[in-house]
Amino acid sequence: MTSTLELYGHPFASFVWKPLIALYERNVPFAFRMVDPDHPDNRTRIAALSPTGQFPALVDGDTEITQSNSVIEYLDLHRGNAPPMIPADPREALGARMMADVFDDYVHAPMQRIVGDALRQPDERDARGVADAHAMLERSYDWLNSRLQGKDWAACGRFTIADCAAAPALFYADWVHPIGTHRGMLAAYRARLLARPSVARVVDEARPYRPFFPLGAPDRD
Ligand SMILES: N[C@@H](CCC(=O)N[C@@H](CS)C(=O)NCC(=O)O)C(=O)O
Repeated sequence: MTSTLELYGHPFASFVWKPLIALYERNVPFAFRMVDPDHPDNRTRIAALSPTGQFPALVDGDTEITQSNSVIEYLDLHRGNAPPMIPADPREALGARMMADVFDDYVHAPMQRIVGDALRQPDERDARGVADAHAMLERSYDWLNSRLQGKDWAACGRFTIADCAAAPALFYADWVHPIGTHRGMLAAYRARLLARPSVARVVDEARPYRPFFPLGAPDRD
């Protein structure tokens, strides 16, 4: 008998969107374990599952997986007839992983830094760190805008782990540092991601939590 997959996280948490998108893309059944003050048992569990207590984490019987990209990779083992998020061809897989890293490190991370700073007390804020994060987003947006020329998806000509990484990163990054209409390729790619049913679903599931966004959620997706 196979065990129920359990995903620990919060619907508003950007890194949790990545495996959620993969789960919805591949129609893999799972139980969502909400990590919030109303679920102290789940908080205790995630504290043990993840090195820093951060989410997501996946539990499959005795197997415990942390780190969003590893969770997505693990999910490829389920629903064998659905297209994997990591392409089977090693060269394609490398390209998809590389672009996932680009979105994680150069879009998601600076976005998190800006949001994290806004959650601090005024006397604990790091103006230089925030300025550096905005500068990193500028450079990354330009690079991505040129890289995405003539492409529907970030790698391999189809939806992969790279797009799972891109969706939350670009969704929230555009809120803190607008992509702008002058970066047409990147803006169109973000819109394409948001039109994808798996991504639209995570955006909708997170909608009730928008009042918690420390910089004020804009009145748009
Ligand atoms: N490298 C991790 C990053 C995880 C991460 O930053 N998670 C955030 C949510 S988006 C978190 O748990 N924040 C709550 C906290 O730090 O207490 C991954 O890829 O899963």
